[in-house]
Amino acid sequence: MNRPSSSPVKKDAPAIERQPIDGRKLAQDFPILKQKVRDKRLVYLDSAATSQKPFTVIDAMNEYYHTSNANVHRGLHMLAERATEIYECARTRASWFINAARPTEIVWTKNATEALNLVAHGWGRRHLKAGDEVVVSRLEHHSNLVPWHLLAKDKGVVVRGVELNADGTLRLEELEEFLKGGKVKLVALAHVSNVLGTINPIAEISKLVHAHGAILVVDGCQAAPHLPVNVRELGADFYAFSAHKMLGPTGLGVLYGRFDLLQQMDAFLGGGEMIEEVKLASSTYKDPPLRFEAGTPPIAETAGMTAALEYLGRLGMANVRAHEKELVTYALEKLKEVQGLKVFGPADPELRAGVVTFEFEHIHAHDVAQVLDSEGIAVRAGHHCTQPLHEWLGSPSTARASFYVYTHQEEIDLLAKGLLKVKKYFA
Ligand code: C6P
Repeated sequence: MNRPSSSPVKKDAPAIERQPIDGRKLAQDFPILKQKVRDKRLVYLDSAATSQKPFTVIDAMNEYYHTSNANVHRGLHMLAERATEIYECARTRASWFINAARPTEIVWTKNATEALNLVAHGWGRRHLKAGDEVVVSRLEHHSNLVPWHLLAKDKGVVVRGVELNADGTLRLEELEEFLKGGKVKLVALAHVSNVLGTINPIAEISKLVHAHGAILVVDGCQAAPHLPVNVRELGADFYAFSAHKMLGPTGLGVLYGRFDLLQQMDAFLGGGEMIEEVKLASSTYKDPPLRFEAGTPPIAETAGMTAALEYLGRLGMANVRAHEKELVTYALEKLKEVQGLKVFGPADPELRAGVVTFEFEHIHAHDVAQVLDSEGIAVRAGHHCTQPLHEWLGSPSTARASFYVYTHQEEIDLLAKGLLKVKKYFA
């Protein structure tokens, strides 16, 4: 019997330290990257929107459906046992990936957006009251703003936003001022900005937040795929991310929560498998994490996630970070050759991840993306779900190139060349 490789769960040997990543070589593992688009070799620079998937992830999901498909935590038959093992082994592996204290601190969700909504709903509605303050920042993705806005409407909670320094870093002194006011109960911040690439100093922030008796929710959507993340060292109380941005499948997200906090949370969705006992007019609920996983969950996706985490584990997250830092350093220099191009975010590559957002003053970002697309280069254009940040940038729309393990320098050269074409075309 061809058993899924994800079962039983085994801890990887530690990745070889400081092993340089060869993006061009790794790209061979990603079938989608072998194709041509518009008669040109595809240059995929939109990994912040979603990453591409290696063969191993696609194969793991395929194999799951070939050999192990069943529902989890329900049946007593062989396939049900196997599916449950795959589902729970992936949870264990995800807990190792971010160094959670135990697998039961990992809640499977649909995506990071749902994970953040789960905190707002399950923790916020239970523990916050009118007049309490929630602090966010100017650089947040809408997924880490709107759930708090909904909570504000519902409970009379006040949402306050930390502004940015000119280089796109957080004004930490402003956060401290808010905290000193004594009303802040929760701070919700991105670990890495999806537009500026800014890496926020979460370990420093968590100390500040905890010293004032608040909890820290971290949107790790653009960090977990790209940096070594250790939730206990960071001091994150909750940490949310999506599988699809880290080589894994769509339809699966992760909410890490400190177990004591998860225990104090109300269920978000009600239904099958999250219950302890149901009577006609009332019900009681399971302990976390199952309390938050109502209904049939994404199962094949957890098989894919295990393969994605194995792939990243083999590379070593410190090596992934080093690779992207090299790429972003190169890109910041290379794009200086494109006169008239304004690049946003911190100038110091130490402070930023592999995301480069830019604009030409008189050319709409959609036009930039379209000309690049005609060259086979995929970038994202728009407000990137960060309208408050774009208000601050003074532009409703920008273009963004984002990198990952399979990106290599030659693709950044092609981007620069493409941008020169854009300029020429609209001159
Ligand atoms: N950013 C981008 O192109 P979901 O859609 O739930 O997987 O991720 C939401 C999300 C939350 N926080 C941050 C910092 C993000 O970047 C994202 C997703 C994509 O930038 C799609 S809008």
